[in-house]
Amino acid sequence: MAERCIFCRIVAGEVPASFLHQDEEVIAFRDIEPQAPTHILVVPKAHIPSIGELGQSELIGRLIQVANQVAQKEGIAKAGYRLVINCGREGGQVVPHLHLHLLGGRKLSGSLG
Ligand code: DGP
Repeated sequence: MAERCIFCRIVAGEVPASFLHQDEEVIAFRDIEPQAPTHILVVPKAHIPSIGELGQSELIGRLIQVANQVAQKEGIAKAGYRLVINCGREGGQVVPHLHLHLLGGRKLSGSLG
């Protein structure tokens, strides 16, 4: 059997993470290499390699909904935050399992790259 990716291992409970949300479809946990005071990953439980491979799905709406809820819980919703999805090598994606970055807690740079 192919080795599972790190996020599948977190979903399976094999690798610890600091969870902020868990439901049947989606989990959210703190990024191990935070780029901002609040840096949370919102991740589908299903192994979808990237946003480019999502196809027709309501999942992206669910991921954004969870990110918004977690932003509220973290107390950053009013000040504002950024949601980022990297796709593929040149898009800066390192972990090949779809995830959404929720970043906030400081004034983020205006640059998109
Ligand atoms: P990306 O470049 O979009 O694929 O971002 C992957 C993020 O995943 C990166 O910010 C670091 C984070 N990350 C990688 N491995 C782990 C891990 O084992 N635990 C947690 N919490 N985060 C991880």
